[in-house]
Order: sequence, then C-alpha cells, then structure tokens
Amino acid sequence: MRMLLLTLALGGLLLAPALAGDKEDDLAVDVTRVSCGLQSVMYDWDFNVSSHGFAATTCGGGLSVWAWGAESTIPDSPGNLWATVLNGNYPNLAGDSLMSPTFTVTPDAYLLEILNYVHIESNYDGGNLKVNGQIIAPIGGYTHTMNTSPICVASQAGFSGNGYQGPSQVWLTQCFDLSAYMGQDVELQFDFGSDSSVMYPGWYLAYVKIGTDTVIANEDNTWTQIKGIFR
Ligand SMILES: [Ca+2]
Ligand SMILES: [Ca+2]
Repeated sequence: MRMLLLTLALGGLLLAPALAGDKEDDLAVDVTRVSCGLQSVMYDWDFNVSSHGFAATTCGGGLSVWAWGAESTIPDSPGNLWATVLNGNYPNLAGDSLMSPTFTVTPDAYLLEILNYVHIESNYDGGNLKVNGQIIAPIGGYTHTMNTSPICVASQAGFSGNGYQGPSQVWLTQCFDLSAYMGQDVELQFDFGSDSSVMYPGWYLAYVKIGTDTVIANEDNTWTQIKGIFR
C-alpha cells in the first residue's frame, strides 16, 4: 500500500507540470471562480426553491428589472432564479436593486457565497453587491469598472461583460467576506443598471448562502453519535 501511495504521489508530481502547460487548463485557471468553502450554512437561500423574501426596488430612477421565476433561455438554468428580466434581454435604462432580508453577521454567518451567471454589455451595463449601501468586492475583486453610462452603478466596480467567465458564459461561484460587519444587522443589495443602448441577457442569481468555512459541532448530536459508537 505504501509503495502504491508513493507511486501515485510521484505520478502526480510528474503530471502537474504537464497539466499546467495545457492550453485548455490555462483558460480554466484564468476564470474567476472562488467558492467560500462553506462547511456550515446558516442562511441557505436557494432560489430554485423560492424567492426567499428578496424584493426589488428601483435605483437611480431606472426601470425595474429584477424578477423571480422560471428561466429557460440561458444555459444550465437551475429552473427558478432571480434574473434581470426572465427569459429575455434586460431593457435600456434599467436601474434596480434586489434587496435581501435583514440578517445578523456572526462568526457562524459571515462568508457569503453566490452562484451567478453574467452576460452584460461590458462597462456600459453592470451589477454589484452592496452591504448596507456600501459596495463590497468578492474575494479576488470585481472584473470590471463601469463607465459613467449605466444608471445606478455608474463609475462603480462590478460584474459586467459577456466573457468575464472565460471563453464562454458559465455559472460561477463568488465569495464575499462580511467580517467587517461582524455583529451588525445587514441587508444585501444586488444593484443592476444599464445605459441607453445595447442589451444582453443580464445577471442571474441561482443562490445566496451565508455561513462559515468551519465545521460547527452540534454538541447534542455529537454526544449521541459518541454514545452510538460504544453501544
Ligand atoms: Ca447597454
Ligand atoms: Ca434577462
């Protein structure tokens, strides 16, 4: 067994440089894709299940675009989700904030992971996340800085473009660290805005999960399991 493990380890070392030089893997590495590594989830807002109390309010005098429901026109749609217009392109002059329910940031609920899909006119339209009205960047940073054109997110950092995911549009996780808000009640705000021409499918949210990357031991369960072992 020890020899087998050694062989596998050496094999891995030999394979690593070959994979790193592979063209397709290089493309994959360029993709911004950071999960939170959540081990425990306090708020599991899976939008395929419900809208989870999120609600939209217009921003900067723009048009309302956020909608929850069944989406079938983008690749690998989970079914129901939040979208900047379902089953079609967002309109010109959109400006809309999708607001979450209020929750408290705690040591068990401070890493925020989203699964999102972005196909937006680069820099002229875009979206970002705000916490209590302040922009928060994902780990690794936003991919774009908007120009002065879009309503609601003008000159702000955010997600934009029709190739931020790499060579084609795919669903990506992004992780936001809310530890600066520890102990505070917060509300998330997914802002989206567009300018006066050129429309694309938009911004799509499959889930928002908030938790921690540490396993939280449930003492009752743990004790039950321990007793079970010795029964
Ligand atoms: Ca546009
Ligand atoms: Ca859309």
